[in-house]
Amino acid sequence: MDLVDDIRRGEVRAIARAISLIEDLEPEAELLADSLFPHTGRALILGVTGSPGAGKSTLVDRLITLERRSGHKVAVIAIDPSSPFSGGAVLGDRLRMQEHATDPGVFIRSMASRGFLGGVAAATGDVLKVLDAAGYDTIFIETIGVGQTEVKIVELSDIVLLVLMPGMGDEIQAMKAGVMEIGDIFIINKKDMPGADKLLMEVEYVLSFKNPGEDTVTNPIVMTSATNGEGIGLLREAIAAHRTEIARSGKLEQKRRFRLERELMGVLNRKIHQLMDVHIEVSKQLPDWADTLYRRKACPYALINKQIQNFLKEGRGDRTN
Ligand SMILES: Nc1nc2c(ncn2[C@@H]2O[C@H](COP(=O)(O)OP(=O)(O)OP(=O)(O)O)[C@@H](O)[C@H]2O)c(=O)[nH]1
Ligand SMILES: [Mg+2]
Repeated sequence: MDLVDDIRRGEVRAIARAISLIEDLEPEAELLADSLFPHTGRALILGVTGSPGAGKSTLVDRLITLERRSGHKVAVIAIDPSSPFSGGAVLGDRLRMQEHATDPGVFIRSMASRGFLGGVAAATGDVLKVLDAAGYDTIFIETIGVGQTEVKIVELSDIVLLVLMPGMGDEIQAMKAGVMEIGDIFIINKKDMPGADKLLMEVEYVLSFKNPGEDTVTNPIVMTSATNGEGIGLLREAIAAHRTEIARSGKLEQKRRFRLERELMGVLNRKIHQLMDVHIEVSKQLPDWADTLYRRKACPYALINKQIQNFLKEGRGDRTN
């Protein structure tokens, strides 16, 4: 595939085209993803999540500057939640990374989440393959930590940066909701604002209860002020140190193996779904099935079990005949 060679040479137009194929669920996207797969596994994937407006994009923008100074190529995928939070904001506005837009060593792309949770993770996973194979050293995935999407995205990341900010009153909510569980590195951004020290104490307190004894990897907390660049150098060092630590302890490998398991499970689920849909025309029959249930002429489990049995019987019949 020429496209694969072009991607591996880092040609931006080929990369953009590949991502479009994946997003539009074009049939050739599968073969493309598989052709790229052997050339992946090199990039460091950093998930960046946290409440709306916490400063995720500003932080990523600052980190890009440092990465570029070290000669690294950087890519950013911003998952657009199409939620009320994005409120029609212009992408460039939300991303705050305009100054890198003309740098050929930086690739920035937003992806709509379209409300399909598994779908976002699958598409994002394949987009990551494109960027990884294209030679980007660091790939950021920015998501807003308000729902299920970011949890899926977290599964795609090597290291998750959870961005918190003082004074919103929601940080405690976030901890209660278990969002704290998904962070590897905790960033208290907007340290120039009142309440940052209090938030630091709260985060330290909550983390002191995290997986006692079981998880030996430490969770750094870094205070930053993204708008004026304070703490960004420390943050970068914390990320590098954490990467070294999880690589040494085997946790990175474990995460990546687990990610592959999840990916296989996701593909299997979608394939089975598609297969069933083709053979039994599930979507088409749903209203009729619902009608029999509504009239109490059938029961849900029995109905589905019967359909599956028929499907399996027919499948077997095809092969033996
Ligand atoms: N005072 C202060 N403001 C900041 C800091 N970091 C970011 N901001 C401001 O906070 C606002 C939101 O910043 P973004 O970087 O867009 O935050 P985000 O988390 O990416 O926002 P969404 O993607 O919309 O969820 C902007 O007005 C920033 O200028 C900081 O350290 N201190
Ligand atoms: Mg943002």
